[in-house]
This record gives sequence, structure tokens and C-alpha cells, in this order.
Amino acid sequence: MDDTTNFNMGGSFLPERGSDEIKTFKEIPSENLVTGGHGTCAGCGPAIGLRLALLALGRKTIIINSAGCFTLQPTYPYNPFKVPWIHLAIETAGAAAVGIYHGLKAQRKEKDATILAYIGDGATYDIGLQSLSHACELKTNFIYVCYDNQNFANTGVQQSSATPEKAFTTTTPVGAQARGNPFRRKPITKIIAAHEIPYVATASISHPLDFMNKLRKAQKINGPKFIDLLSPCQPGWGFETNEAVQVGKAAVESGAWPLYEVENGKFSLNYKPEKLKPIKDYLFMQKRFKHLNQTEVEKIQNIINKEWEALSQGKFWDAAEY
Ligand SMILES: Cc1ncc(C[n+]2csc(CCOP(=O)(O)OP(=O)(O)O)c2C)c(N)n1
Ligand code: SF4
Ligand SMILES: [Mg+2]
Repeated sequence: MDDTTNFNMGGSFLPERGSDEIKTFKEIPSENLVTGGHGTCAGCGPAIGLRLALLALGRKTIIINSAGCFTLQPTYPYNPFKVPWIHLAIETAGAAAVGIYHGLKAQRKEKDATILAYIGDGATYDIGLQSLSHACELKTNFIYVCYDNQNFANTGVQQSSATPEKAFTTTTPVGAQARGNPFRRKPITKIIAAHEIPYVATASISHPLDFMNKLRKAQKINGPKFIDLLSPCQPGWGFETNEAVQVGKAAVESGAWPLYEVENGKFSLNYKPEKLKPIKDYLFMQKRFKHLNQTEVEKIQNIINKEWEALSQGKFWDAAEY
């Protein structure tokens, strides 16, 4: 282990825990804690997200990854991170956070590090939900970011319960009898907020300052914090390698991915476009929705309109979700 992998190094590296808000792009710390050579796809949305997360949280961060595309970021015996990193079975991120927290506490080092679980949607909404739930129940001090690419990408783009209704995946095909995913997306932020943890938010890799400041805020709060990070995935969604940020922006601008936070139970909408862009602009940037007909697009537009109306009035719990 060289000095760059040791989180217990004294106070000389910025940002320290609980650093201030980043107001402009110029204020983003310049030290990139993910080096080149990682093994995820070119233009990978979740990879952009992890890079932003480490810029916001700084060197004294311990990353937990579970099985998923981030299994591919390192190539044994190398890994691209300048901070400690642990990779575990897909269902264990919450348990790992509890274990690491108590390991640090036993050494009286729990205040020296930020524990960041950076975990896929399949592992979060589905396979690891029990373990995440228990870590919340135990009031573990950690940040959980679900890098939400809305499918089990690593195993070949299968439907997860984060997949939007009607999206094509390899287990929700389109044909004479099928119109893509028949299920509604699981309302994960409501499920986690119902645990009464101090901080729950959504974010998108297309809005880096919003995401990084949510992380900075989370870093200052004691207890479990959960951020659902929209992370477009080019092979899974069907767009070009240079379009992940553009697709994320379209999701936010159309209302398909509202940016909000729930802080100690208080809901706030963080970004309100003057007028929502039509959902079809977002949907048809992606091959996973290319089969949709006008009636189906209108149905999705109606769901989003209802969700937006409720969220605009602060009615988080009543909001329909797309
Ligand atoms: C218990 C268990 N079931 C299934 C798998 C196979 N598996 C490995 S990675 C993966 C996909 C995980 O999806 P997600 O968490 O969304 O991450 P992504 O692949 O999208 O990065 C699956 C299903 C596993 N490793 N363990
Ligand atoms: S499949 Fe998607 S999430 Fe996985 S590495 Fe490629 S772009 Fe990233
Ligand atoms: Mg996924």
C-alpha cells in the first residue's frame, strides 16, 4: 500500500470531511482520484459518476463496490483508485458498510474516513435491498450512492426493478406479444426515505455540481445517506458513446428524472425547468424506447405530468413515478 491509498494521513489533503459547497466548475477540486485504464465501457455514465463522487468527497474515502459493471473497473492485480476500495458479493454492500464502520470505530478512526457504497440498481433495488435496509436501521454512518443505469448491465442488460415501464431489455423484449418492460419502476427513494434516515436524494451525472454538493452535504450528516444517481449506460440504453451526459440532461429537463432531496423528512425540489421538455425528445434519443407508439408515449407523458404536479406542490409521497 503506498501513501495514496492510506486514508489516515493527517489533515493536509483537501477536501477534508464536510468541506463547503462547490459553487462553480472552477471550484471543483483538481485532484482526480480515479486514474486511467479502468475497464468499463467508453462513455460509461456510472464511471463519470464515481469520478465526480471522489472529487467531491476527497482522499479519505473508502469505496465499496459490489458485483456489477464496477467489477470491471480494476483488472487484477491493478485498480484505478487512489483510495481504498473493496469489492464484494452483490447483496452485501449494506453489510460491508456496517462492518467497515465498526472496524474503524474499534480503532477509533471512524471520524477519519467517509464510507461510500457505490452500487448498481440491480444490487440496490433488488438483490441487496435487505442488506441496505438493515444498514439504515442500524443508523450506520455511510453514504450509499446507487449508480442507477436502470438495468442489470454487467450480465447482459436484464430488467431490474429500476427499469422504466416499456423499456426494452434482454428479458423484457419487444415483439408481437410484448412491449418491453411491463412493470412500473420501484419507488426506491420512498422506500429508503420510509426508513427515516436523515438524507435521501436523487441526482444525475449530467448535473455535476448538484450531485457533488449533495455528497458534500451528506458527508457532514451523521447516519445513513442515500442518493439515487441517474447514470446513462450506452449499450444498455442504446445511444452513442459520447452522449451519456446529454441523455442525462434530457431526462432531467423532461421531468423523467426529477432532482430532489428529502432531508430529515423535509422534501425539496432542487431544479425546476421553466417548462418541461416533451418526454418524446428524451425517449427517442435511446434505442430501448424506439418501439413506442404515440399512445404509449402519451401515457408516459401523463404519468410524468402527474408526478411533476405533485412534486411541484411538495407532495413527495403522493407523486406517481415513471
Ligand atoms: C446473488 C447474485 N445473483 C446474480 C449475480 C450475477 N450478477 C453479477 S453482476 C450482475 C448485474 C448487477 O446489476 P447492477 O447492480 O444494476 O449493476 P450493473 O451491472 O448495472 O453495473 C448480476 C446479476 C451475482 N453476482 N450474485
Ligand atoms: S454496460 Fe453500461 S454501466 Fe456497464 S460499463 Fe458499459 S456503459 Fe458502464
Ligand atoms: Mg445496473
